[in-house]
Amino acid sequence: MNRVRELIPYFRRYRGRLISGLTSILLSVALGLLTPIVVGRAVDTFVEDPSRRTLLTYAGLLVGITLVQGIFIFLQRLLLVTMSRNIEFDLRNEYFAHLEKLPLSFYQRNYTGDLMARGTNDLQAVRMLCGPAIMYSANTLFTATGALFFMFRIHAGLALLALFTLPLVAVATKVFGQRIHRLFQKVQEQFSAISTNVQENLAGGRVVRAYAQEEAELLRFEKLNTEYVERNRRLIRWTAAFHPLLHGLVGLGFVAVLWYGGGLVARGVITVGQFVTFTFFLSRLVWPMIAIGWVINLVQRGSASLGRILEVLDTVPEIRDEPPLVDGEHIRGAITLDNLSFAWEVDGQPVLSQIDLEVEAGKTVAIVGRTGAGKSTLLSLIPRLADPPEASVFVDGIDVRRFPLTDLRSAVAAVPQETFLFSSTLGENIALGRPEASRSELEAAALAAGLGEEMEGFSNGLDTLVGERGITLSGGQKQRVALARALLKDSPVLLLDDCLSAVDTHTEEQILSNLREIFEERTVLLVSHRISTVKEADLIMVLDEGRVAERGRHDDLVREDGIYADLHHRQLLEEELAAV
Ligand code: DGT
Ligand code: MG
Repeated sequence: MNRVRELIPYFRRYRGRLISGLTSILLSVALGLLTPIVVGRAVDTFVEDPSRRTLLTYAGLLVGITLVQGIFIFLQRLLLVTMSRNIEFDLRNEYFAHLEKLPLSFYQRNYTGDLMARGTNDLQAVRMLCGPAIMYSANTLFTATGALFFMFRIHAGLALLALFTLPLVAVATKVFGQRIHRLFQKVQEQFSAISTNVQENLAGGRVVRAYAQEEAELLRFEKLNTEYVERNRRLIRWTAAFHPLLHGLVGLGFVAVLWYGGGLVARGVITVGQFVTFTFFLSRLVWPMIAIGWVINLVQRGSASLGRILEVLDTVPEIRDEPPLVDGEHIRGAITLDNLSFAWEVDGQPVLSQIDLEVEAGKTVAIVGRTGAGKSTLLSLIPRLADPPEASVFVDGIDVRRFPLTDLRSAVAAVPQETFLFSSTLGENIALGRPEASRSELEAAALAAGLGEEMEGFSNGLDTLVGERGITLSGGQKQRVALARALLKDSPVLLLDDCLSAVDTHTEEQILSNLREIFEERTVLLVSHRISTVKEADLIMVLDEGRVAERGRHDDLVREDGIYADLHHRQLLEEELAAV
């Protein structure tokens, strides 16, 4: 609740709008309060002088007041709603920018659906707090103060009598408000459940169909949806009862006013006009009473949502620039691992233990090892996707933690084991790391990655759209797009994590022989399960359970008769069998 204060800096930027918006509200309310007084005067004057002229004068006055009031109502909405949209815009940008900064580990702890909900639903609730909530509470406050002031001026006793139902109204607002708030939360929770279900079903559409689970999924969805409607019904029953109840309570006040006020008029204590004015003011109070409950609701929801957004914004990115930094603009690409040990979780099982490695700039080192040996983990430490311990990973002899993150990551082009393509064109996907690249550079990179046939075959070549996550491409095509993306980036360090595993051996060999020249100019770390891929490397390192089990060139390792030699023999055998 008190975190609402943290919104103040956002309002400060739009101070001018806020002040003129509130002024517009004050003026429109003031003009609105003038109407009952004018009507009252009109009645009194008309009783004494029932001429056409009086009628026209007062009618004209009322129309004038209403017109000017209309202008201010227009202005208040324009100013305050725009302000709330601007604050929403700022918050949304900040939220997204922050999400971009948060490391891998954050996304392993949080769900996509939840983070999306915070950036949409919750943000919407905060906007309601910044705009409508302010607008309606100011309106309510000004109207109630003004109306009560005039009512007491007309006749204090009558005003007190009119308000005798007020405590009842307060109780009703509290009881109904709490109930409605709780029911609304339940509706929102159910909505989240539906969204999550839809999102998963869309993303996992292939699996659902492959296992013929459409019926089951439909049933499940129908159940969720039915529950959603049911919860909404409960909410509607309470909100529907709330408004007539308030009107009824205020109506009781009217009855009392009519009875006692009629007597006052008969005895000449107040005029007919004053009586009319009084009842007008009383009816003006109904709306603020309804609005109070509503505003309380908006504030509660808005502050809860703000808390959820701030929770993400407060998460400090664990991986960030930590001065003192050294300039990393001219990284050559020598890589050193010095007694590197690493665990994914604090006090967790080490995934890498005491690894030493020296790679001169321009050399190619291959890493092989059983699944789960720690190969991908090792590669992720170099561009600091996960943070290595101090003084264990060096580039050009400098601890990677001393480089500005952007410099370090510009110097490293990585093809991760799992490719991810965006739902744009082939070309845009390849150009991710260098959007300014020319057409011919794009084509060269695509060719080098073995996409020549695809460029010819696809109707729009590089401008062909790939579906969400590249769903319209085959596994091997996706991998080659990811490879082209890394090649185009033209960085001194190239990390290839099993990046052609979905391509057949023959094609892979062709692609690799194309890349030989490119490899000579860069430092390459190459992970693969295939001996044919790694045998040309300057050095082959065999990882086993996070430790270096063997290292050397292909011929040496084959002679050593260890894990590598075993793998080599098995793959040779497979090839022979396949050839038969
Ligand atoms: P692969 O790709 O199947 O041939 O296996 P590697 O050698 O690439 O294995 P790697 O480095 O992905 O995994 C080594 C261990 O680390 C394994 O027990 C799973 C664990 N691990 C990998 N990535 C993460 C991660 O992002 N978070 C956590 N907590 N553990 C991870
Ligand atoms: Mg891996």
